[in-house]
Amino acid sequence: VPASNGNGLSVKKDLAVKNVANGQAKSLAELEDKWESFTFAPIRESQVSRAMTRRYFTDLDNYAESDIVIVGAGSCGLSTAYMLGKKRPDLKIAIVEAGVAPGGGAWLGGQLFSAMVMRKPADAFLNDLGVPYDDEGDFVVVKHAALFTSTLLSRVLAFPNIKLFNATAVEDLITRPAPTPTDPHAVRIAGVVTNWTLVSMHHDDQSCMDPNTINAPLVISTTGHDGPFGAFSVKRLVSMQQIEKLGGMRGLDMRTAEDAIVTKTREIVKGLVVGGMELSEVDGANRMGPTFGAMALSGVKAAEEALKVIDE
Ligand code: AHZ
Repeated sequence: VPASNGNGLSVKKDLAVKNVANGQAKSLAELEDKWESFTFAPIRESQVSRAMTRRYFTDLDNYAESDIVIVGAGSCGLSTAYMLGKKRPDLKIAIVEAGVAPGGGAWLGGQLFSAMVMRKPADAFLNDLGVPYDDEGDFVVVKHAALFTSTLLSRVLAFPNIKLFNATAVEDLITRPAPTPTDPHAVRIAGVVTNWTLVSMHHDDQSCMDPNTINAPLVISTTGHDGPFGAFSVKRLVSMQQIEKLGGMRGLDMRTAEDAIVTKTREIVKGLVVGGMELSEVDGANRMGPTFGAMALSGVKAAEEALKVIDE
């Protein structure tokens, strides 16, 4: 700062006050005690609109052809995205999440309690993410499920090759004929059909609200067990006669449920890998209740299975 009046300190202070009045402070320390002169940098409303919409439409354009679409951003979908983002910066990955808030059921540990339990060896996933926990021997406890989910989410969203489209529902699957010797009507999955979730919820009382699409050679579905939105892709596989029927999620058995979900995470029909609790509906597997290790490790396996298909 040029000390033109011979008093460098006061010139410096004047400049700082001027900066604070124009939104140009370079650090929070510069703001301290100068709130009387404080203003934000100038703006016109259209700049805000354009800053948002230009990026969104560029993303829609860019991700209309994706390498992988993940349906559902619950604990399994986000874990899958994290592994893919880490391993493959060359792939374009779209996540489509029906909810406004991503995270699925992983904001609380169970019955509205805060702590989240993960059985070992899912602590390896937490170590990788950098989420602290209490070690209780065969399992670990994260002090708040939201710490796990927010950390995972922030890591996933920071990958430049991953785009999260939230408040967007997958309404259908794109298919292509892929006949086999035993099934002439077999298809492979070639992408997803999307719509704003609030539109999807009004198909019964508004007519002709046609959807949009994303093409991708591989879809990973992690939409959770059956419910208002859950088990979406596997229910659709039944209605389009690609699998005969669902096994239906069975009662709670922590001991068997978690191993079954992780080890059976796989490509169910060509181009569609299913992970997390959506898989329990296909295989007739038990639920595990409030223990989340299988969701993280099913995500690790889903990423591995997806890359096998992509690199095939
Ligand atoms: O909004 C849903 C949620 O965030 C989203 N989703 C569902 N259908 C969708 C669709 N389009 C887009 N058609 C859709 N998004 O999928 C997400 C599923 O998250 P989740 O937390 O329900 O499933 P998960 O398999 O990742 O985790 C399951 C956690 C459970 S359930 C359970 C039990 O019931 O015993 N135990 C555990 C650990």
